[in-house]
Amino acid sequence: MEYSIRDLEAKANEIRQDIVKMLVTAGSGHSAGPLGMADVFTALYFGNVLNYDSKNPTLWNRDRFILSNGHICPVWYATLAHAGFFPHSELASLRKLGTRLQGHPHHCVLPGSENTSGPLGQGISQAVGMAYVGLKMKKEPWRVYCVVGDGELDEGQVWEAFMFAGKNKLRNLTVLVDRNNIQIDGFTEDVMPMEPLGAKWESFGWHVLEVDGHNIKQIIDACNEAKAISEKPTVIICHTIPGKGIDFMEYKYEWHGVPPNKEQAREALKELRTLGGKIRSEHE
Ligand SMILES: Cc1ncc(C[n+]2csc(CCOP(=O)(O)OP(=O)(O)O)c2C)c(N)n1
Ligand SMILES: [Mg+2]
Repeated sequence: MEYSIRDLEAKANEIRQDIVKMLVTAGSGHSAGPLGMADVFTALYFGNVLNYDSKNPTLWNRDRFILSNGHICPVWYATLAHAGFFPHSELASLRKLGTRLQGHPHHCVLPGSENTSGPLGQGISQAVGMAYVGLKMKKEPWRVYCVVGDGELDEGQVWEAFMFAGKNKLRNLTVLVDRNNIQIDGFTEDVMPMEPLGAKWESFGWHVLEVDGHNIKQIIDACNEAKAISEKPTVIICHTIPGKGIDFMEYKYEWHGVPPNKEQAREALKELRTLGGKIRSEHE
């Protein structure tokens, strides 16, 4: 189905509202990262980027989507529900024992997933392995998409995977980095400075793109550009605002791993409803 950019912005706003409702109901979980990535997930699943069939999640030629920073799964779960992978009402079961929507994604029970994640650094290695097997060994038509956090880049393992992908020219791999400048207990540049980030991937033989992670058109265009690159893997550095859309959460690393309480959730939902679909690029 074709959505207009305005429709997609409204969809991202609904996903943000779902994230707030899920977190306050669960009473635990991560707020800042999921809210910051709602536009990227909307672009991937509703902007004709990913090839998937929610009624047949293991379709052989589906694109493989890997969430390496598993802790931001509330945004993925809300997106998967909107895409029809499971009933929307199931979102209320986030983090309850025995449900499909665990605090970190559990592959054995989660439709639309390819791996279990939570331990940072591992998803990107799995994604690179899938891209290698898909392209070099089986010559399959599907692509691999992987979302990683910027704090996650402190894990040495990720650079080994990036190096391997560059060396093997994995053109079927697109990595999207949540460049929100926060991690669990501080700003990324204080904890472990990593700039110049784009130059690092360039030196590893990657095609590097940077987008405003709240500009859905830019995100879709970058993903389409990546599909057309025939010699290299692509990384899209998505500049996002942690807690995006909720004034008292934006830019604050203190919201990395806590949910809103009931009063804060009411305030947050009021703000999101007022915004409607109006989160757009600040450069527009
Ligand atoms: C191997 C490993 N070490 C530590 C953690 C704990 N941890 C969870 S999230 C996080 C911060 C990651 O930063 P980032 O990817 O930027 O996430 P954001 O705060 O932006 O959501 C850490 C250290 C983990 N999940 N896995
Ligand atoms: Mg971060």
